[in-house]
Amino acid sequence: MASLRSVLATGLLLLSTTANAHFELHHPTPLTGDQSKQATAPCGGGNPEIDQNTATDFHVEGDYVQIFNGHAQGHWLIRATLDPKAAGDWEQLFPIVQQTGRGNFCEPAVTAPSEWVGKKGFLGIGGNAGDGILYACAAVNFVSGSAPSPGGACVNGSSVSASFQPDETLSALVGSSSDSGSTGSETTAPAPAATTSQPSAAAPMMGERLPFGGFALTGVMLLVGAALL
Ligand SMILES: *[C@@H]1O[C@H](CO)[C@@H](O)[C@H](O)[C@H]1NC(C)=O
Ligand SMILES: [Cu+2]
Repeated sequence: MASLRSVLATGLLLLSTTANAHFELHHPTPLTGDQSKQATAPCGGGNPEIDQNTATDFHVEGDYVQIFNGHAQGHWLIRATLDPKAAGDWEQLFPIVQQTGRGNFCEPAVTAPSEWVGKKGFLGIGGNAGDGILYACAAVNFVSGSAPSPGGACVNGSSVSASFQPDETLSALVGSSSDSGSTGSETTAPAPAATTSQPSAAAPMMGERLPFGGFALTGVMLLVGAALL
């Protein structure tokens, strides 16, 4: 029967996508570099040299950030800096958000300080999905206005939901004072249409169980495939 072969293929695909990446930044375009070094600050193996990367336009009145999470759960910090080596001065652009459910996650309207228009910088993601802080960055040109609708480029996975959740480890990656008046108040984010409020105590365990869930599912599929023979 052809089914065993396709079941095997599906199982292998599941295993490989589970093992590949903790998370991936899909938009803005991530830095070139060694994407396997995701635990390396500040940019997870990406080369943090502003002149050695192609910058993507990022609209300060709202642009989208598309992430793919390989874990069942994760907290995201979206930050940015004008430092040409991404060495510091990080500002938080969006409240820390907790994604539940593996797959695509997109925030369609992330804003940046309006005085950054015309400058280059880095947009950085700090991720915490239960296995240490992970990083990714994009080189960006801050431009005025808001982005045209990204349409199908900005999507949430069908099983993904999100809610605002504090994460002190991630908060430590941005300027110490959130009330320092010196930088604008425009980082206040729109309230997300949070669909569910998960008990946060259960979330880290979900993250850690995911790989085993993948293996178990693969095992079940193999059994089903064998039974069909
Ligand atoms: C994805 O989910 C988040 C959290 O609920 C929400 O803020 C965002 O608008 C969603 N993205 C899209 C493209 O619908
Ligand atoms: Cu991971």
